[in-house]
Amino acid sequence: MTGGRRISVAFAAVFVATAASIHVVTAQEQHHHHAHHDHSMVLDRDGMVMNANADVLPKDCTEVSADLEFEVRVGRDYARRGLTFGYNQHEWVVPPCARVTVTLINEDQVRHQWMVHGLPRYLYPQGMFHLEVSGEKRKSGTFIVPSDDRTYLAHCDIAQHMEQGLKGQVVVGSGNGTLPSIPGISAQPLPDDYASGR
Ligand SMILES: [Cu+2]
Repeated sequence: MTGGRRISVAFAAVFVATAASIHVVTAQEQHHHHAHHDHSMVLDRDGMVMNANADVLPKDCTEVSADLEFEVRVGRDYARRGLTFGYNQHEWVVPPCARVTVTLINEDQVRHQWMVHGLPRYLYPQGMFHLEVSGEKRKSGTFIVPSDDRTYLAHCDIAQHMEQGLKGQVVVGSGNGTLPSIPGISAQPLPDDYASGR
C-alpha cells in the first residue's frame, strides 16, 4: 500500500462526505481501506451511496444547468398490477448537465436500490451512480448528468427486483429512446419472457 493511495482515499472520503453531506467516513473505516475499501462508497447501517458527485462537471458541460432534487419512493404499495414492487414513478426527466439529488425512501421491509447505469466512466466507476437503502430507511446522493440527449436505465439490482417492477429510466434532454418493460411506460418486448433475465 503506497502513501499515494492512502492520500487519495482520505481525499475521496472527505470529498464524498462534502458532496453529499452525509455520513463522514470514520477513522476506523479509513484504517480498513486496504481491505477492499471502495474510495467512492459511503455506507452505514441505513444503506449506501456509491459514486456521488456534486462537484465535478462532465467534460462536455461548461456549467451545472440546473439543480434538481427528487424523492424516489420504493415499495410494494407502488407495484403495478402483476408485479411485486414499484417506484412511485418510473421515469425522471432532467435537463442536460443537471445536478440531480435523489433521496431514495424505502417503504418496504426489504432492501432496495436505485442504480443508474451508463454514466461516463471517467467520473463514475463502472458508469454507475447507486443508492441502496435498508427497509424503512432513506438515503440521499447527488450526481451530475452529461450534456447529450440520452436515456439511462435506473433499477434495483437485487435478485428479481427489476423483473418484479423496479425498472425505470432517467431521460436526459429528449433522451435517445424508451427502454422496454418500464412499468406504466413501455411494454415488454415479449410478454411473459421470464427466461431472458436481464
Ligand atoms: Cu429492490
